[in-house]
Formats: sequence, structure tokens, C-alpha cells
Amino acid sequence: MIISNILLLVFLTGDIAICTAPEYQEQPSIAFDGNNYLVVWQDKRSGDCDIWGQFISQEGTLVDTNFPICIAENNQVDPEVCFGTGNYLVIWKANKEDTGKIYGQRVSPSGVLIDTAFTINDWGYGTNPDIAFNDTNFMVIWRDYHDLGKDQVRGRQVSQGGIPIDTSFLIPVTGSDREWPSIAFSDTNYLVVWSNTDSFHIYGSLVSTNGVPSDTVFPIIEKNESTMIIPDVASCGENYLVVTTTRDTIIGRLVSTSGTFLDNPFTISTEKIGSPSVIWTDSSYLVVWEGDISKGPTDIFGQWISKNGTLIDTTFIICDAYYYQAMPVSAYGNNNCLVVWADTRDFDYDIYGTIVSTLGVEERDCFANARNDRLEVYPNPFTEYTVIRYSEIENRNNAKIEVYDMVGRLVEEVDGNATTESLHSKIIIGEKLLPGVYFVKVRSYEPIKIIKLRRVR
Ligand SMILES: [Ca+2]
Ligand SMILES: [Ca+2]
Repeated sequence: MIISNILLLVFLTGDIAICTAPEYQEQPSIAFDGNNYLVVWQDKRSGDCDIWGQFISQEGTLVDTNFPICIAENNQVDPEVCFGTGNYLVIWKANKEDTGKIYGQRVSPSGVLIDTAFTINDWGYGTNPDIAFNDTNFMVIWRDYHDLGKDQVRGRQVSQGGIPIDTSFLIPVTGSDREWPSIAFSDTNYLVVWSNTDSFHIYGSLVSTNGVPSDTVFPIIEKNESTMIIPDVASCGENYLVVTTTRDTIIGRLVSTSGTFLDNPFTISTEKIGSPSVIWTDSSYLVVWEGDISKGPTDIFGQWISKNGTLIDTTFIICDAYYYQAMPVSAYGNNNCLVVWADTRDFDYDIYGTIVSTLGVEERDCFANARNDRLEVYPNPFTEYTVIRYSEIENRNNAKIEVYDMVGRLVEEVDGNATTESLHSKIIIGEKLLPGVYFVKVRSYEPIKIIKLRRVR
């Protein structure tokens, strides 16, 4: 396990009650549209399972109310949501008469259902759907159980206009059942990963941008564990991070966009269990999962991982409220993440979430002044404004001062070069800030420096 020398300040908004309706709400999925997050889930408030949604702002407030996305008869389960360039596509699996049909429904960023729901596999026998977007079309994949005992992974593109494109394709595989497929898009292609239920190894295959699967299927994580299940995958654009669990270890492995391995499988966390989910957040991967060291009711944990597979700082607790928190998923907004999960603190499952944001600081910078440079903020605490003074000889022209609030929002930005005099920069900040705690990031050189700042009345 490689751990970088970066320390992270992690901020949580505190738990947001997203849906506390009667009966079970579970299996959440989440996406971001550039302004708000959309959370969708399966919901039994009306007796059978339906699909409902809720918009959440980047500040973590509910935008309008819970709204139904599909309340047809019988059960609609396993929703997934993805944002295109203008609208969301929500997909789910329908049960009963519609055995194993995967449906799609477009939803606008203002919550309008666009046209009606449409089927992506008219022939049925689909389950565990997942979805990604390649900047032009959506790619929907699912486990196809038409040929009983030989479950396959099948996929089909869907246009942003809500039209399934061409015919579906099959990932060319050997061996027996495949379960829990998951998909991510890099700038080059898609990687589809799944669990083989005979070996419980995690396999993967590349699929081209226009939906042509490669001939090659390769094992990604083989641990000879009998319980390795439910992989997830995300991409930073340059590579993919595949994560899975053996029920007591969360494991990851980097795969290049050409299908080669960038490292061996590595341990993300031990003594914790279940349901890992991964996203790329613009500067690092975020893995979240359900688990508890004591094996009691599960809590939600997180771990940042760099694009080269280095663990950044330590595992952190996202929610350890009473009873069970489970099935976590997350999405990245403009500069923070929303993590959501199913939560039994009020006995039946509800949907809760929290905004997670961070500032990183190199460990050596916390303890040593490696370059003989000086950085001062005075006065601090301050009442009207404060002054940053720093010397930075080498990279003066790159100086940039950024002020973040406690949830990681950028609230003030100053080009440090503008007021540079001789060898010292002197910059006034904080005049427009409300009383509270802030973090000043000086981006004039690496490592980045962070100073805690407080404005008082
Ligand atoms: Ca229903
Ligand atoms: Ca409930």
C-alpha cells in the first residue's frame, strides 16, 4: 500500500435528508449537470417499487421536492442516472410482465420528464444496468440472462434524443455467468468490467467509442477469494481505476486505455466491507464504500486515490450515524462531491447524503519551511480585511491566492502578481467575506500552502 505525503482537510456539510418517505428507498444513483446534482432511487412508498428523484444544490440544499420519474405498475428497480450535454438519462429495470426490460427516461435539469420512457432491450431478460456517456451518446450495458446459466454482458448506445442506436452488442466471453457489469468512459474508449460467478474474478473488456467491443477479455483482479463481487470503474481520462471487494478488503487496480495494467492490484482498505463505488473528481479518484471495523451496522467510508494509484491520506468516515448506512455512490460537481446512500436510522431505508470537499497540503510543508520563504497572514482573526505577505522569488508570475469556505467553495480569487512590489507580495483579502472560517491557498509554487483564516464580527 503506497501512501502519499499529502494531507487532506476533509469537510462534510453534515447529513442531508434527501428522502424520508414511508417504506423503503434504496439503490441510489447520482449525476451532476453543471449546476445541480440529481439523485435517483427505487422507492416503495406507493406499495410496489417506483423510480423517484431529487435535485440537490452544490451547497447541499434540496432543490424543489422529491419527484416521480416512473410510477408504473409492478416493480421498477436498480436505477442509474447519467448526464449528457443537455439532459439526464435515467435507466432502470422493469419486473413482472416486462421481465427484464431496461427502460430509459430523459429528465431535464429543471426536472421535466422529456417524452415518455422507452425500452432499450425489447426482448427483455436484462438486469443490473449501468450507463456512461461519451460526449455524443450514452452507452447502456446490462447483464443479459436470456440464455439461462450463461449470463452475458450486453450493451447498446442511446442517443441524447432518447433513441436506441443500431442493435445491441455482446461482450465476447468464455466461461460461465457474468454479473454486476459496470462501465466508464475515458477520452479514448469504454472499459466494461464484471464479476464472473464461477471464479469470482473481476474481468474487463474495452469497447470502442461507437460501441464495438474488443475481441479481448482479460482478468483484472484474481484473488482466489470466493466472495469477490460487484466491481465498479471510473476514468480520469488517461486510465481506469477498477475497484472491488472481497468482503474484508477493498481492492483497486489501474488499467490503461489500451487494456494493459499499470500496477498490481492494491489494497485500498482492510477490515471493511462492501459495495465500493468510484468516481474521478478532477484531481483524484474518490472511492466510497459501506463497512465497519466491528462488523456491526455499516457506516460509509471514503478514500482519495491519485491517478497513479497512490492512496492520498487515510480512509475517512463519511457517515457513522445510528443503524445501517449502505449502498453509497457519489458524483463530482464543480469543486465538491455529493455522496449519497441508503440509511436505516429511522428504521425503514431512506436516502441521505453529504457534500464532501477537500483541500490538499503536502505533509512536509506542514512541518518545515523547505525553501526559506515567508508567508504571513495578518491580522488573523480579522474584522474588516487581512493582508497576505509572502516572498516568492522564483515563480512570482504564477502567484495566485484562492480563498475557500468550509465546504470547499471558491469565494475569493486574487492574482498575486498584480500587486507585487520588489521581492514581496502584499495582498489584501477578505473584505467581502462573511464572518466564519476560511482557507487561503497560495498557489505561487509547489507545494501549495494552506492557511486557516477566520473573520470575526
Ligand atoms: Ca411501480
Ligand atoms: Ca423510508
